Amino acid sequence: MSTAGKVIKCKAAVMWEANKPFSIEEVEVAPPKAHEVRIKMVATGICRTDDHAVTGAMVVRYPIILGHEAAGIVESVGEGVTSVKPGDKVIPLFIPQCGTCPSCLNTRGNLCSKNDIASASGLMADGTSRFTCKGKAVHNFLGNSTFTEYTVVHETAVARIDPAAPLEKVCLIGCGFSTGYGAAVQTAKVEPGSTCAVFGLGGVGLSVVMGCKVAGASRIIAVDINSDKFAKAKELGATDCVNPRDFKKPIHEVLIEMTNHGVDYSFEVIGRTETMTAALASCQCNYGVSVIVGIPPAAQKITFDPMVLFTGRTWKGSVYGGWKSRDSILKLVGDYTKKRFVLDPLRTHTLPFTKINEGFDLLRTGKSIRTVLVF
Ligand code: CND
Ligand code: ZN
Ligand code: ZN
Repeated sequence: MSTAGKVIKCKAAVMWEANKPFSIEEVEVAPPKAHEVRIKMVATGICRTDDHAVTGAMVVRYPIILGHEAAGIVESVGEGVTSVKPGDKVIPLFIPQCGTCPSCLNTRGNLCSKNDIASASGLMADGTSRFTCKGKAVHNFLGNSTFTEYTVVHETAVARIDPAAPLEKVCLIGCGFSTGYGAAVQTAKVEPGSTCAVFGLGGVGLSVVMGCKVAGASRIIAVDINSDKFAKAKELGATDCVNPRDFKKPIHEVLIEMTNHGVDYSFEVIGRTETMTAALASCQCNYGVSVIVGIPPAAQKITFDPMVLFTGRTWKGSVYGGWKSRDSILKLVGDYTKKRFVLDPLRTHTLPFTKINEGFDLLRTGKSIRTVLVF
């Protein structure tokens, strides 16, 4: 029997307040309104950003359904939706692409102004939620929410993909892989023969390493305080691995010594202010480029000597790897099916969705790269 137009009762992982375990609850998911799409989730990865929303490092409104790196199948569509139809395999997008805002219209932009990162409303465009639990409205996360059997997103925040694509793999294109890989090839535009330093070797950082390699970097220095991450970094292209805890001097001095003058490109893929400034100081003083990929922790500020930028360095940020989300998904999934890059090394664990708390423990204890939850 078709569920279109009806409220669906299903399981979701609800976060009622900060720093608590996820609670698997029965929720009601309302039908999609005009220009919205209801998706049946098939697989979702766990990204550190979800954990930042749990700890309060990223400001969100509770109760909330987190998750933003997934793949699923369209269950039904609201009035006026033309880009996808029921049965289509899709990836929901945490950065929409409306096509009409300044960032969407500019060839260099990708952070559509309809994004919900800074505003953190947790609501659909009409100011309401499609989720309820125990009679209470539950917020969405970045217009996305994938830790649920069904979700509703705006049609500008969903992309149809090749029906042959394996969803439990390509879900990582929804965030981790594309964010890291794009930071290197798209935001920094790493040049052949250059030297790169990647701070933080989680799913996103390792994808930066892959991007630097594809771009032809001759030296890729992987930096992490967890040396267990080094084997995989080497497998994916790192030429050197450095643990800042093995040195008495600051890590930027170590990197400047290793490269004589600093790296051409550095990437902060952790989400800490001190590693953001360390990454900046690690790049060559005149033409070095440093990219912030890690989510800036809420309410923290950076103070730095402007001489660091005056000499010529470029400091920039990268959200979703600089990709225009809807336009790029089809190409990224296509490149994956053509074996232009790998995703398997990123997925270290696969768990049933209901074991979500176990998945977060693996991330917090540094044991996993990506855990994929399957429904
Ligand atoms: P994950 O936690 O898996 O990896 C971070 C790595 O950093 C771990 O291997 C840590 O051991 C390492 N680390 C922690 N502290 C230090 C330190 N002081 N020095 C060196 N290494 C350290 O995270 P992830 O790969 O899932 O995500 C990385 C960041 O990217 C995180 O902040 C996440 O929120 C952010 C992100 C950004 C975007 C975007 O669009 N820009 C999208 N998704 C995630
Ligand atoms: Zn993410
Ligand atoms: Zn836009």
